Amino acid sequence: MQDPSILAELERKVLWLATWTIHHANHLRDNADGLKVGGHQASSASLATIMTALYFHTLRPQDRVAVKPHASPNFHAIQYLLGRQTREKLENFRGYKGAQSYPSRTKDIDDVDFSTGSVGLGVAQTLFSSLAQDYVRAHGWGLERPEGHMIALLGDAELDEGNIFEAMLEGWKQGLRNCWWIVDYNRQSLDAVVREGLWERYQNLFRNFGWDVVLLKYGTLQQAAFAEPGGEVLRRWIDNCPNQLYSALVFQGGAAWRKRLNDEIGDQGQVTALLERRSDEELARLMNNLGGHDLGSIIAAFDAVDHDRPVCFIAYTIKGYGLPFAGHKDNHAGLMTSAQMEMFRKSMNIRPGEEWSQFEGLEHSAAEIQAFLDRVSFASGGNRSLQAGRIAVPDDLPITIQPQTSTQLGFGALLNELGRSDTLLAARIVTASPDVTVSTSLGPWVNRRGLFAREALADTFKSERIPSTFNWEFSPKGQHIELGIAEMNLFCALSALGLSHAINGERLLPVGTLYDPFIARGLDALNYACYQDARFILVATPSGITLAPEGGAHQSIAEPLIGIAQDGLATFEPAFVDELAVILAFALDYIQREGGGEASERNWLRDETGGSVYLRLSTRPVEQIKRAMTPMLRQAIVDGAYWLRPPGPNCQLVVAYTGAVAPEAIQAVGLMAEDRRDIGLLAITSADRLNAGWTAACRARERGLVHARSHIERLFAGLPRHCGMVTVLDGHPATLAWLGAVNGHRVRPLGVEHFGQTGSIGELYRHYGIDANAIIAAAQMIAPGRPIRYLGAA
Ligand SMILES: Cc1ncc(C[n+]2csc(CCOP(=O)(O)OP(=O)(O)O)c2C)c(N)n1
Ligand SMILES: [Mg+2]
Repeated sequence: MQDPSILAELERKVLWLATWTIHHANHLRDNADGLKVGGHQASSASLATIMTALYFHTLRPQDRVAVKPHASPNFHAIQYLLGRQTREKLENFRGYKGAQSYPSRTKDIDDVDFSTGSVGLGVAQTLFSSLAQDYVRAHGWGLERPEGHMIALLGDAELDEGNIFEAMLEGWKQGLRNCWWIVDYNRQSLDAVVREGLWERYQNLFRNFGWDVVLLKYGTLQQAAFAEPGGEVLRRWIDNCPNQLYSALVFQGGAAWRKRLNDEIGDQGQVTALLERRSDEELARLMNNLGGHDLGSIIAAFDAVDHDRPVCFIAYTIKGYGLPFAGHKDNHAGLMTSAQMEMFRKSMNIRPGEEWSQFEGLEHSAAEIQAFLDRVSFASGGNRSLQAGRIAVPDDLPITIQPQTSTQLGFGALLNELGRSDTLLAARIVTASPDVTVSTSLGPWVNRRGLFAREALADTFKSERIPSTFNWEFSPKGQHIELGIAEMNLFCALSALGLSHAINGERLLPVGTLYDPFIARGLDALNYACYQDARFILVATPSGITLAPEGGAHQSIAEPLIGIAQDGLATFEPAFVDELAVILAFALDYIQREGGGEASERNWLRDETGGSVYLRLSTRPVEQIKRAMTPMLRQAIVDGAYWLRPPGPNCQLVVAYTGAVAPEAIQAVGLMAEDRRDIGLLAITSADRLNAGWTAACRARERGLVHARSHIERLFAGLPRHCGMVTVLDGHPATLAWLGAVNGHRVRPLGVEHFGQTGSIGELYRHYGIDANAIIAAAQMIAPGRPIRYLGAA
C-alpha cells in the first residue's frame, strides 16, 4: 500500500477540486442564462472519501466503474489529478464542450467506463457487464486479460429504482460474479431524509439474492471511542439515533452534539467523561467519522474481499461532508456562497489564484505527491476504452424465402441459416430475449446454438426422450441468454453486451428480441444504451394492430415515432423478407462501425460512425415478391425507400407505405390505376433514415452546400407539384406525414391512433382506416379527379 498520509491529502484535494469546480461554474464563469448547478456539491462531498480510496488505491486497470451521477465532479477531479482531464474542461464544467454534469462515455474525454445520469441504470449496467465479461471469457475470448470488477457507486435513494431489483434477480439466476455495489448511505435523497432502517431491508434483500453485504458504519475514530469506558453507551445511542436527528446534529456541529448527548446519555458516568475529554470540534469530528468517511476502514473493507461473489457495501456517509451545509436536509441543490467558499479555501490552505493547482495546500511536496500518482494502479493501463476488430459480414445472408411468409418468420429463418454456418460471424452473435425467445422466432437459432450459462445444465425433456420442438440445453458455449420477463433487463443486457468491444476488447454482435409494444417498458434503458454508444440489434415483433386477435395492450402505435426520434438507433420496418435479409446484413456491419467523432453532414445517416439498429417486424404472412436483388435496390432498401411502382410523368397520386400494410397499398394502387394517372407506389423500409437524410440535406444547403440532396429528394425529384400523397402504416400516422414537406405535396397520412380492439387483420384495418378502401377514399379527396370506381368495393 502507498503512503496513507498522501492518500489522506488526496482526499482533501478531491473534495476541494470538486467543490471548487462547481463553485466556479456557478459564480465565476459567465452564467448569463442564470441556471444554477444544483445537486452536485453536497452529493459529491458525500462520496469524496470512498472515491479517493477506490481510484487511488483499490482499482486496477481492468476494473470498471459507474459513478453516481452527482459525483461527477469527484470523478473529473480525480482524472485531473491523474493527468487525464484538463483544467480547461474543469473550468468549463457543464459548459459547452466542458466536463459533463454526469459522467459520459461519449461526451467526456476522461475515459468514463459507464455513463450515468438516469439513476438506477448505471447500477444495472455494472451487473450486466459482469455477465457480459463472463460470457466473453466462457467462450474462450479475452483470457489474456485479467478479470475485472464491475463496480457501481450509487446513492441510497437510487435504490428506489425498480430496475435495480429486476437486475438483481436476473443476476442471481445467471450466477453473477465480480460485481460490487457501493451504496453511499447518506440517508438523504434529493428532497429529504430517507426512511429509518433502510440498511436492514437492503441487507436482507442483497443476502437473499446471494450477495455478501459489508456494512461500513463506524470510522476508526468511532471504533476507538467505543473501546473506551462508556463507549458502548455512545455506540448504542448512535445506533438508535433517527436519521433526521443525526443529519440535523451534523449540520449544527460540536456544541449541538454535546448538548444533545449530555441531555440523553450525559448522566451515565463514564460516557460523560468520554464526551468531556473532547473539545466541541473533536466531538463533531468523532460523530462525523462514519465508515464512509474513514479511509482506513474503507480500504480495509475493499482489501478484505478475496472471492468473486457479488458484494454490496453499505457505507454510512454524510451528505455535504466537510462543507457548511453538511447534513442539512435541503442541501441537495445547496451551493456555497462566495463567503463560505472563501472560508473553505482558507481552511484548505489554498492561496487565491492557486485554486486549480494540483499540489497547492498539501503538506507533502509536489514531487512526493506526483510519485504517488505515478504509481496509481488504476491509471497504469493506458487507454481504458479498448478496441476490437470488425467481423466481416457478407452482403447476402443465405435464406430460402417461402412464397408466403412474415418478416418475423423470415428473421427466424435468417438466424437459423446463420446458426447452421460455421463462420466467425455466427460465432460472435449473441441473442437475448426476456422470455419471448420462442414467440419471436429465435427458437431454431437457439436449437442450433444452445443457451448460455457458466455451468452446463441438461434439458431434462431431451434426456427423458420426451418429444419437444425446442432444445433447452445450457452450457458455457451457448449463444443465447435467456432473461426473465423484464424488458429493462433486456436493454441493460444489450447495453453491456454491446459495449464488449470497448470493455472486454472482444467483439460481440448482440441481437435482442421482444414484443414491439414493450419497448415502452424499457425505453429509458434503451435510451441509456444508445447514449453509451452500445451496439446491438433490437428485433421487435409482433407489432402494431396487425397482431390482431392478440389485441389490447399488445398493439403498438408510438414505436415508429420512437424509432425516428431515438438518437443512435436506426429503425427499419421492412415489408418483405428479401428486404429484411438486406437490412440484417447491413445492420450486422453497421453496429460495428467506429463510433468516434460526431455525426457530420457528410455522414448524414451515421453510415461512417455507425450505431444500433431497431427492426420492427410483423407476424403477418404476406405474399413475397420474386425478384433479383440488385446493388441499386439493396442500397435503396438501406437508405430507406424505393419505388415499387415508379410514378409516371403525369403522376396524380403517390401511395407511400411502410411495413405490414404493403398488400393493402399494392391492392389500392391496382384498383385506382384506371382512374388516376401514373400512380407511384413508394415502398418505405426506413422512415427514420429517410427523415434523417432529408433533415441533414436541408441543413447542409442552409450552410451553403447547395448541391446537397437526400435520398427522398432524389426519389421525389420527378414528381409533379400538384400530385397528392397518401401515406399508410400500422403505426402512428405522423411517422410518414412529413413526406409532404419535402417538396410541398399535399398529404393524407393514414395510420393508427387508437388501440385495444381485437379482431381479424381485415376487420381491424377497416376499423382503424388503413385498409385498401381507406387508402382509396383518402386518394379521392387528396388527388381530385373523376370518382374512383372501386371506392367501397375493396
Ligand atoms: C430516473 C431519474 N429520476 C430522477 C432523477 C433526479 N435525481 C437526481 S439525484 C436524485 C436522488 C438523489 O439521492 P441519492 O441517490 O440518495 O443521492 P445523494 O445525492 O444523496 O448521494 C434524483 C431524484 C434522476 N437523475 N434520474
Ligand atoms: Mg442519498
